[in-house]
Amino acid sequence: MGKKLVIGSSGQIGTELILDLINTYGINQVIATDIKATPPDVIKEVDFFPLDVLDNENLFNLVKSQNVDEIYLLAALLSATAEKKVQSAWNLNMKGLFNVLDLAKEGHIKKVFWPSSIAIFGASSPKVLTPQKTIAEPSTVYGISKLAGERWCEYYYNNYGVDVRSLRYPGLISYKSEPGGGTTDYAVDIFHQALKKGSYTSFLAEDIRLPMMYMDDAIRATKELMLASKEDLTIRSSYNVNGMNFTPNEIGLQIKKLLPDFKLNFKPDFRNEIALTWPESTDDSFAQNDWNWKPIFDLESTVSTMINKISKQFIIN
Ligand code: AKB
Repeated sequence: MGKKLVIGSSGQIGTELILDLINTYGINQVIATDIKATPPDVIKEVDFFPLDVLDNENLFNLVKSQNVDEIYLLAALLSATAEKKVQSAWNLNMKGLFNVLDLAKEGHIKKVFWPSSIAIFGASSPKVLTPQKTIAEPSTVYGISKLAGERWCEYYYNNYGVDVRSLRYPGLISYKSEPGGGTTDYAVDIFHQALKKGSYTSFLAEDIRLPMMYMDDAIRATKELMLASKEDLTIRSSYNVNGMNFTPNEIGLQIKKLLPDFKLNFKPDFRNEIALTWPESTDDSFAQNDWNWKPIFDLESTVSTMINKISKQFIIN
């Protein structure tokens, strides 16, 4: 069996995926890479190599020298940052994907995981229970790059037999490492500020409803998709996957149940305009039918877990 390589391992998803892959395959079968030279403490046990996914040659050498057979490509610029760095976002999000897909096309690796996002939808898509297949006219660089990436994944599968699998992640909520540069990041920041300062100013308006998912569900969805048998998969672009959905006001009220003095204020910025174009919820019946997807965490269990875990981190630090 070859090794599992995570590209972008120091980010919000990467750190947790590495830990899960270690549990599933063993520490000697997992390799972490990131453009940042030093890995975060949570994943310091695993073999780590600094790597820029745009550097084809180093990527190829690492895959060959380490006997890699699966790549999880998580390096990307997210929606808010991408609007500020348009050209580099497009370059990283697209060229990174091509570099990895081409390794699979040439037979150097067997399987690829690449995350897409609810950001592939736009203002003209149905907002509630957005279908798997529907109008998708994204208006952000990030959304455009993810939609183009989905089309390329399907193309590589259809034309070259590349076994690439993908999920349209909603906003992800986690405590082990913080997200960076997304529109849904408020739903993580809110916990840190609630516990540190007792208040939070949301950059999204109170009634903006977005699809969200607790990280444990996201990692489990990734694992279940990657372990599903090839014949069961009918989507080779990217699967809608549902967790929960809520507004800033609703998560604020849920936090208040546990921290009664918590104060939530609102100061919408450009990220509110992005969020206005995204779905409120998605229809994930393809994921349910093809590989039995079912989320576990709802808003209540997410809020209590986040408060519990982040309070413990404050005590330790
Ligand atoms: C973002 O907000 O950009 C991401 C996403 C929904 O893909 N979290």
